[in-house]
Amino acid sequence: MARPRSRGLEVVLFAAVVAVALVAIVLGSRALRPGSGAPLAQSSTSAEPVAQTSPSAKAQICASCWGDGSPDPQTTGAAVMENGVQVLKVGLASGYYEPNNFTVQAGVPVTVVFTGNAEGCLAEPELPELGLKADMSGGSATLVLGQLKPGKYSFTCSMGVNEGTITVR
Ligand SMILES: [Cu+2]
Repeated sequence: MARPRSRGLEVVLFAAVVAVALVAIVLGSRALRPGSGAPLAQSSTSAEPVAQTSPSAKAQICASCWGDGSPDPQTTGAAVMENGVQVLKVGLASGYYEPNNFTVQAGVPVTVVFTGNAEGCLAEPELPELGLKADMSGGSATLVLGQLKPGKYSFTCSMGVNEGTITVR
C-alpha cells in the first residue's frame, strides 16, 4: 500500500520545513536585535543612538533640549561682580544653556541669572547638588547660591540634561 509511505514522506517534508523556518527565525531575530554583541566603544565617536543605551549616557532626551542627547556645545562665561556678588548670567541658545561653564571664587556669594525664551524642561533649570530649582516661565529666573565651597556644581534642565558646570575654587 502506498498510503503509509506517502504519509511518512509528508511527515519528513513537514519536519524539514519547520526546521528551516526555525533557523530562519533565529537568524532573523539575531539580525534585527540592534546592538547585541556590538562593541559599545564604537558609539562614542558620534551621536549614534546606541550611545544612549549605555548607563553612562545622559538620562533622557527631551523635546525642548539640545539635539539628540549628544553633549551640548561648551562655552565659557565669566562672573560679573555686582555689589560683592559673583553674578553668572546664563542665556539660551537653541536648546541649551549658554554659556555653560563658569569658574568662581569660593567664599564669595554667587547668584545665577537665567534669561531667555525657554520652553518645557529648559524653563526649569536646576542645580542638583544644591537642591535649587528655578522657573523661567516669566522670561528669567534668579537663583541665589550664596557662598560656595570649592568643587563642581552642575546645572541642568528639569529632566537632568543640558549640563552646565560651575567650578568653585
Ligand atoms: Cu531638557
